[in-house]
Amino acid sequence: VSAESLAPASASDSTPWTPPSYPKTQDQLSRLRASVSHNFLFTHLSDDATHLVLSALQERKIPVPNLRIIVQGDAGDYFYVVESGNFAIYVNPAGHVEAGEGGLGRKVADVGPGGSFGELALMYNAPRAATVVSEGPGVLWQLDRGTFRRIIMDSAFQRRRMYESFLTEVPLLSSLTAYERSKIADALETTKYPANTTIIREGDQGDKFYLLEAGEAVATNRSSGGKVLKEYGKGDYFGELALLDDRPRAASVVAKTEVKVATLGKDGFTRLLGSVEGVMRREDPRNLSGGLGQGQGQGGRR
Ligand code: 1OR
Repeated sequence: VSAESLAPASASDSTPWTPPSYPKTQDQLSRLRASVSHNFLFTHLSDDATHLVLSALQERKIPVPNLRIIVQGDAGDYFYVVESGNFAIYVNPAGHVEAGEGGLGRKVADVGPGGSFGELALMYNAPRAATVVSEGPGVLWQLDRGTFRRIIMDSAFQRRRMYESFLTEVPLLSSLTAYERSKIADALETTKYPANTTIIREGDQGDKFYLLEAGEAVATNRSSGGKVLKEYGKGDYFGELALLDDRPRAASVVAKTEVKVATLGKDGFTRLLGSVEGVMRREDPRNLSGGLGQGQGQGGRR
């Protein structure tokens, strides 16, 4: 199921509803906070909504490997956040695992701590699109369908929708599936900068990765004496080097016009862009032109 091909099921439902509330120990609460603080579906909630969701989440200990948490083709009941352990995602093209040939199907992804799964069936009122199996012991936090739909879904849809077309136009992300791009959309933040603002300062510590949504920006550094090393336009990316190698910013990036960027924090960068790390390393501006100082790089453009 492509997240892009289906219309969202309406979340508005007038039936009265009380969210479930599971009391938690201090230990559970602090583990839970740590787990969801890394999950982008939660970071945009108001304090009230966060409180409600934390209270509705239920701990689920997974003692052994090979437990089926979700079975492809089933109806969706819960959304899951991973506190610990790893979970494998399998897709069987036949649709339902029990009905189809080929068992679980093909392994398409792995989800680890801080990740989540099981949102598609709840968002789209669709059968489970994949089977999810534990790869060892672990701990999950599960959120019921009602709370997920009423509290979390709207903002997740909006973000996915908002970034959908832009992300398909980013060359760096062209090898990803629509589903992987929608996960990135969940994690992006938009920021605007007026012309001539410094977006990244050379020598600073790096904590964000940038995709240029609109406008133009340029990279310069001290050794270039203010010469423009690289120009960025829509769909280009920057800010990756400091994150890839844990080094200070190698150049400053300054807005030439008014600029709109979508940023991804270090966490999301590591979790969601692992499969395009090779592309970013190949396109490292310092390799392309014998160092940033030469200024021939084409950034994310091809
Ligand atoms: P769900 O509610 O359908 C299974 O239950 C979950 O597996 C699903 O939500 C997603 O959270 C998760 N295709 C479908 N579901 C996936 C995929 C996926 N990856 C994770 N899930 N693909 C893999 C993309 C890397 C597409 C394969 C063609």
